[in-house]
Amino acid sequence: MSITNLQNKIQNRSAKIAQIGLGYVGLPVACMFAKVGFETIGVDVDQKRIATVNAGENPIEGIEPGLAELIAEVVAGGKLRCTTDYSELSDTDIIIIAVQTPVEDDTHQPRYQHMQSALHSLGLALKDGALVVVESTIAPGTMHNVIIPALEASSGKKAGTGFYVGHCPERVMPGRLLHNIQNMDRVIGGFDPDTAATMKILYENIVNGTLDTTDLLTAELVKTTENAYRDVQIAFANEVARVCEALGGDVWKVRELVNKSPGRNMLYPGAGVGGHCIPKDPWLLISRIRDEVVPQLIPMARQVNRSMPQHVLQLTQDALSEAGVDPAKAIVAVLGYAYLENSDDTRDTPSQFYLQAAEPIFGEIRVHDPFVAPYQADLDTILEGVDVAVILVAHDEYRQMDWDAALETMRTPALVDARNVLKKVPSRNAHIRILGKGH
Ligand code: SAJ
Repeated sequence: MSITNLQNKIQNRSAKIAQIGLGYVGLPVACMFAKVGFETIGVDVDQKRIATVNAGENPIEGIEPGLAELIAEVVAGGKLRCTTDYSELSDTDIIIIAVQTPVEDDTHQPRYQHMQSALHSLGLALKDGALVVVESTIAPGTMHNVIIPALEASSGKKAGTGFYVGHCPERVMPGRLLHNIQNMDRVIGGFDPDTAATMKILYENIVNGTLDTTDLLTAELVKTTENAYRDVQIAFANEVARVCEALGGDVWKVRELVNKSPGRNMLYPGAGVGGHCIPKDPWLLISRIRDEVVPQLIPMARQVNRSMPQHVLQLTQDALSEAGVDPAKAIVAVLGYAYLENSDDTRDTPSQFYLQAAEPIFGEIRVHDPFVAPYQADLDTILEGVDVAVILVAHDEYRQMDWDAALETMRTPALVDARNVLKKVPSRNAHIRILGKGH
């Protein structure tokens, strides 16, 4: 099929779309194309997920406004159906791939097993002249060095003639999946300008934001850079927090006044950096660099952010020591297990690193989180009789807590606030440590 024919099929919405990967990125995209009238097939390896969606139900955790209703609508309307069988893709004109792209814990090198498997299965069914769009976040150079060779090998077709290929990196945020897809600007990387133009025609169906067309490498660089940028920004805030602690300053006040200076936008220090994007994407950005340049700032920012859970543990030990409590006998309440405030998402949560380091040190550790299933016990009960409460996540419940009263119920009145949750420092003589604030 010529690219003009493909463009026409997109414009009259007769093009058939497949969405490979039905997670928090892929499922909303599939639903939105189905919503505007494209016959859409969802593909995933997870049988349970397939069955859930085919039943018109939402498998995505957390609060996602509008998603459950949209799934029910497009499934009932017959516009979205899901399968594990790739052979059903032999008649699809557009295939969007949104499978996970993790990095190895030790080497930080990307693991593309999920992607390779999807590409192989897709290639075997790939229709002549189909458009393949990768939405997963990938290391710069991956389209040309991994994705296209894999598709050419398994399909026997050549990119640019036998099939078309592009990269449109996702920009989703948990809790705002549909809103983000509809309203955020997107980068459209095409194998060639005609492909980029075709992708733009496609995405205009569901994206109201600006669609910036470019080449494959630029699209890969933009996505990984925007998250590496955020990681460096957070690391800067964390380092200034440590400086303020050492000098007796208050980083929260310093940040507020610094940001009154034009062109400054200092982010927040905290107990660490979690989630599915920020801890991973900086490593993707630099993963294919060999000897040409030795990145320093990006790895160092990762190191600073990864050290914050340990620093909060040190603050905990300082508070207990000041209170004269033997850590080995201390009962510690760890407040917050999600990676983000008011979310149930625990991917790569900094709290796991705090707990791993704290486990061998304290007598008893109680974990609380209002959003995360195993930890939703009553907060007052959790706090009764503990020697220190450690706030790792800025959940609203902790912001709204009456900490003066809570400290009264504790065996030792000690509190560590790693997210500047406290509206005011508790009045009674308690043993308080606030991240970024000298005491
Ligand atoms: N964090 C800080 N200080 C900050 C901001 C975040 O310590 O000032 C921590 C959070 O506690 C969390 C982690 O960093 O553990 C990540 O937080 P995040 O606000 O960056 O949220 P994410 O992980 O959902 O990031 C996503 C990203 N979106 C995409 O990749 C499409 C990121 O690019 C967005 O900037 C971010 O959402 C956003 O702005 O909400």
